Amino acid sequence: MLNFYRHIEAAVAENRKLLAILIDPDKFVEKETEAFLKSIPKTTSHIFVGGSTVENNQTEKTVKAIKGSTQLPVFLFPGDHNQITDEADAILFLSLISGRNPEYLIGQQLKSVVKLRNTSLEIIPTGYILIDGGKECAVQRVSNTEPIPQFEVDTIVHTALAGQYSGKKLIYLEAGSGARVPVSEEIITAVKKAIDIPLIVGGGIRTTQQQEKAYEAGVDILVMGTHFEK
Ligand code: 1GP
Repeated sequence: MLNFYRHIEAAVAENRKLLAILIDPDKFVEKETEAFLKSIPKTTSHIFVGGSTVENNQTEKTVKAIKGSTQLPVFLFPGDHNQITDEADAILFLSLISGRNPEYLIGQQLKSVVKLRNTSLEIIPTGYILIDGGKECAVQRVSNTEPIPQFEVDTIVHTALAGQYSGKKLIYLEAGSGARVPVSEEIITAVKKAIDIPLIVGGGIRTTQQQEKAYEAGVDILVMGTHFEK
């Protein structure tokens, strides 16, 4: 049963925009959990936890601290299989479908199976598409894959559709953490128009104006990380 996913679908059906705040466990200080939760917008609907490289056990500690202080659903957004912990509610089971590195298309997924086959985590298949955010980002470095240039709108739309046709339940357009240029409204609108599954967008969103524009363009779940880091 995909309960957390159903909630997302219901929100999309009612045109309720969702906001996920992303925590990088390596930069999170557990004793500041309460202060952190107070600092994020009241409209936050999800907490995502993950990073491109995270020290072992740090994800679990972070998720436990967050779960102990909020009712918000906590989704894993793992950079690799070591970041999987049953303490969260759900996992974005990512495939980096913009890249051609088998390790991030199926390798890490295979390594996750031992942990996931008996998990209580809700597993949400997610097509992850890396788009050029104007500077080299951690995903690009770690996965050794090139982002799709923003002007290649058709390629991005086709990649999203290939994800949907492969059974992904979500499409995530990623400009990279701390991107100089967020995913353009043109891309968001074109992808949203083409796909029938919910659309997540993140990377480089800092201002309310950028948030509003992204929502207007068609984002269902907006992800913000760096802006709320200390
Ligand atoms: C990164 O999409 C997320 O994976 C969020 O990016 O840190 O730039 O908000 P920012």
